[in-house]
Amino acid sequence: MSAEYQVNGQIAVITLNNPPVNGLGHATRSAIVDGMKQALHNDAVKAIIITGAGKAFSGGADIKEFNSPKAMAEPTLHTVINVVEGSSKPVIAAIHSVCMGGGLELALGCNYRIASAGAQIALPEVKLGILPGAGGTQRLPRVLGLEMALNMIVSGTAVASEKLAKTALFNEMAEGDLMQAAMAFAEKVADVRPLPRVRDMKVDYPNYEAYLQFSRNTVRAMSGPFPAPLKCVEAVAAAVTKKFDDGIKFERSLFLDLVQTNESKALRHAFFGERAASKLPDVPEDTPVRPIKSVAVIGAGTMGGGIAMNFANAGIPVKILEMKQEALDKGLATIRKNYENTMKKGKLTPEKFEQRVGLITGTLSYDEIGQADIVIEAVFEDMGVKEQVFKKLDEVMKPGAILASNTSTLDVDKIAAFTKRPQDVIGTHFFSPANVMKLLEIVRGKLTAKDVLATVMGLSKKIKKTGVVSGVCDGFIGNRMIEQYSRQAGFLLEEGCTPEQVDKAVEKLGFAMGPFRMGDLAGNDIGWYIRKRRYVEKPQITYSKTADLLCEMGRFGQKTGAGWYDYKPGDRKAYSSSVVNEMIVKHSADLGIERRKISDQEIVERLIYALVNEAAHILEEGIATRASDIDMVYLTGYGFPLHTGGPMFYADTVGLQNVVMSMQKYAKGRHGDAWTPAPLLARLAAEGKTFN
Ligand code: T1G
Repeated sequence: MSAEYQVNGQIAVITLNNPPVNGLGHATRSAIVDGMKQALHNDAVKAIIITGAGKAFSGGADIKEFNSPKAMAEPTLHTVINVVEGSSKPVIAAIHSVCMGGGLELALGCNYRIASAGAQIALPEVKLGILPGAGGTQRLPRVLGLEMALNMIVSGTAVASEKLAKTALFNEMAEGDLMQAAMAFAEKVADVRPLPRVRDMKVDYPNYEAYLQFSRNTVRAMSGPFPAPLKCVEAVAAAVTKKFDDGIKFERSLFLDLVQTNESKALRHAFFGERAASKLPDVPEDTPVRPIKSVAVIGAGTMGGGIAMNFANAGIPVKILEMKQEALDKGLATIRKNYENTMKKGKLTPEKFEQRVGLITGTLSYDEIGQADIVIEAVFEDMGVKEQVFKKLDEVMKPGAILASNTSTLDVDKIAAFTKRPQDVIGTHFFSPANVMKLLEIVRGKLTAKDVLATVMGLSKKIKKTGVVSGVCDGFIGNRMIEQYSRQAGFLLEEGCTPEQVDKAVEKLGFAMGPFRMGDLAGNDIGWYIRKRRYVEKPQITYSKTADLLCEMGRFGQKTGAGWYDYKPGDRKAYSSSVVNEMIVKHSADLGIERRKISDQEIVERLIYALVNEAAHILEEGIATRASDIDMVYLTGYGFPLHTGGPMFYADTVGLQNVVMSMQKYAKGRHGDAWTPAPLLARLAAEGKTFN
């Protein structure tokens, strides 16, 4: 049963019980209606309380049911709310912990609402690319007023219940035990008539047209490719401009439009993908984890400093080890500066500033980090240097300490072999800037112990990262894929594109930055260093030489004042470079390539399908556990447009048969071997299946 019914004296209590968050799935909705029927037919019952078991009143509609017959099966949430609102006996919502989405809409259909402090109150539907579809846009403005309700619905942000205590949303805030307070309240209102109903209230807002127009303009400007925010404004507007039942109909029509959009499906995919990534098929969820009460970081450079900040932000003390006092002082000063800048922006209180800075200390001696529960090295990306560091860590770190490498491509199994405790070695690949980027690639060595994996996955959540497990291969998941993306970008230059044309094509799709602006930002010499290694290790892989020619000109990007683009001192704006464009044209001529006009569609397909094809190999090899993990890597670490759901979801949306057909077209061109479909991709396409 996903809702229990019981009668205490004259009060019936319906308790939602559909763990983990009392999602209002079909079974729960049916159980609520059954409970209501029992209470209404029992003359001994004078009032009805609805509440939630466990850690939520209700987290809303069951998102897992969306776009399936169950979502629309009677009793729909609308029907449930109509039964509650049409009750002949008072219905009281007893709210605690989480009351969101359809859960809040259910509470708004009750006659009364009482809440414990600290409950998260929200209509977060917009974050899933939809809008409150069971009356929230019509009822919330009636209890909170137009502005507060509009802000909550358009942002989807949760508000603590105590902050809404003085509004008409809550009739009472429960002191102490919620159910005791609810029972007392129910006794008090059992005979009060007429029964108050939110739908009978009015939204009072003089000159609402001007406010709504201002809201439309503001929301249109900030919602980018997502249609839902603006529809939220229109739905809330109906609470002021239409009769209640007409407003409900209008809201429903907007909801049904949005729930079918690719943007909403992409956002829901990302919602579940974020949560699925922490599940490891061969690591039980109840695997005991090692306590992490202190952290050590080796290296106070850009990465080491950023990594250290993550742990300080989570309240965990961090000791940074450097070899030279000057480097240590510089690193600690940079960290302090970063926090000062955040505080200046009003995003950090002085108290928090002091607390976080105080949690990060420095040392020049390995002896002082031996007691840390985890040590993360962020030293130069060279296997020889890693060898020295890990041999030393093996000597000094206490038994049971986790030894992590921030390597971005090197073989974690080789690193583990430098120690006598390979089971304690793992990769924790942060993305620069490490204190900002959400992605953490957790690289699992062949011998990495399961409790180490579970510990680091739990730690990634604690430091608010999206942890994605990768097996060991060159580049893990993200960088291995980006290499194919970069290859195609270079070939496109040789065949007829300019850097800005390639960048603009993918930025139009929604990428934060195209490959060439990204190269100028990150440093073109990084790729140059890796390609030089690749030319030796894998001579069969072809690359465009344009990137090498660029580096031979010393054009490493913003850090050298010139890269694919020209830059002016103190200005990060990228200006088209005639020098570079001439170099590219000359290089095409040297190769005997007749440059041609290339469409944006070809640019987007070649860049993204190159990612997808490599990802299919990564999936097949078991480097990534599932396709949605790869989507999470690209959504949280590489600026892939959120409204597409990530490269794999994007390919599913296009249709894998269409992806393969495009690849077959490109296989006829230069470097056609790059377009041989991975066996998994070819099979799924042939079977009309999808990655996700
Ligand atoms: N439906 C289905 N599953 C849900 C769910 C939901 N609404 N909310 C959470 N889960 C699952 C989640 O996938 C995870 O599963 C587990 O619960 C714990 O989640 C008509 C149409 C409620 C604040 O958008 O914001 O109502 O991984 O890890 O950190 O207008 O979950 O364990 O298998 O996030 O404690 C609107 C979304 C729905 C709320 C709890 N509601 N959920 O956070 O746990 S649309 C939402 C959250 C709607 C109506 C419309 C959070 C949380 P698993 P968790 P948490």
